[in-house]
Amino acid sequence: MGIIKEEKLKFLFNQFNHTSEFKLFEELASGHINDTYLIKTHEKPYFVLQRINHKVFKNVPGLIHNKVAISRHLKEKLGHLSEQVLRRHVLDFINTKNGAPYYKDKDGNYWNMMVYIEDSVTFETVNNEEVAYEGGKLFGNFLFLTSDFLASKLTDVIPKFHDMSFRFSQFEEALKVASVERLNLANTYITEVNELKEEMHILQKLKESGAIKLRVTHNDTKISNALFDKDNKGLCVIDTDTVMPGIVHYDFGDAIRTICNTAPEDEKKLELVNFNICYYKAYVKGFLEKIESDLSAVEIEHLPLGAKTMIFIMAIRFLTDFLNGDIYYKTAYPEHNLDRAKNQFKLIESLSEKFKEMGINNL
Ligand code: GN1
Ligand code: MG
Repeated sequence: MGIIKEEKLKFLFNQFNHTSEFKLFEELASGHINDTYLIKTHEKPYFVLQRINHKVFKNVPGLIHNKVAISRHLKEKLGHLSEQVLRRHVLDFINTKNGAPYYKDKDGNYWNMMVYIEDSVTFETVNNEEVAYEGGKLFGNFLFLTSDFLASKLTDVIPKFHDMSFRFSQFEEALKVASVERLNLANTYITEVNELKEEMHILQKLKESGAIKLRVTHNDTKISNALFDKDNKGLCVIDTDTVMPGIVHYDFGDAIRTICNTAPEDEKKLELVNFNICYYKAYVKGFLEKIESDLSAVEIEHLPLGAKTMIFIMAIRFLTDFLNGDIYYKTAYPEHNLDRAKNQFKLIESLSEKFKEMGINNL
């Protein structure tokens, strides 16, 4: 099996335009959707080869087009940096030997490849304030640098991705098809979802009324989608698959969801799941340093609600997938999605106790 996989990855790697020699591969298993491999070559640089899940992403060519266009834009904006420094801050995608930005294999799978950024680290959970602060700067700067990118040029790779009404309608459909066993296991959380329904639609309403503007957003700003150097300084925002028009609260909130959780998103021991307000404050500081000049009073006022809303949207999505029998996210065991949902609800509970302290003027 291992040998077959290695041969396959070697073949795929060699479809791309480079002069490197494949040595070995390692799976990078932190994502829930795509399959990602680090390809080690005899000489550096190494590469990251990725299969984009086309069941989840219906328009893979559109997705790759978005990623490449965003990288190009970032490179132009950071054109004052040396080539060497730039390569550590912006993803560099490699075309195939035929000049295409992705390779489609005989089974219909789509592959894309980028240069691996050397001496970089990622965090699943945060252990010090500096990483929270640097994460804030990194994601804030991503929004700042893409603020003049025409959002209408982006393909909507997953329409309604962070649309609350859409996620509620998926949840309600799942309730109809779920097994009695799963409904029973999820019972308490189904009640919680319904109790929060109104509050969790506030941001969507402000977006729809035009009170909060649409901008280019990353939409998956969990902290493991940020690269850091060995001194905890932010390097590069990765996983730009879901770059689409959105509101600032999506990116602010999803980062807080992961940075301020004292445990990983699937930690089962809920007493370990707490909201770290110090990391919140550090993140806000870094984030606003980069993007405050571009934000309206309404946007700033609603940042804390953005955090609560993004934790909730992941909770409802994990719960929905559990009720559906685990058809969307990769899972390692039968109750994995339920554990993820429980974890996010515990985080909401802990955040709610500190909600007043989270107001930007109180910091
Ligand atoms: C998925 O696979 P990954 O880690 O890039 C999901 C995100 C969730 C995240 C939860 C396309 O992202 O929305 O926040 O899991 N991506 C998609 O960890 O659904
Ligand atoms: Mg992602």
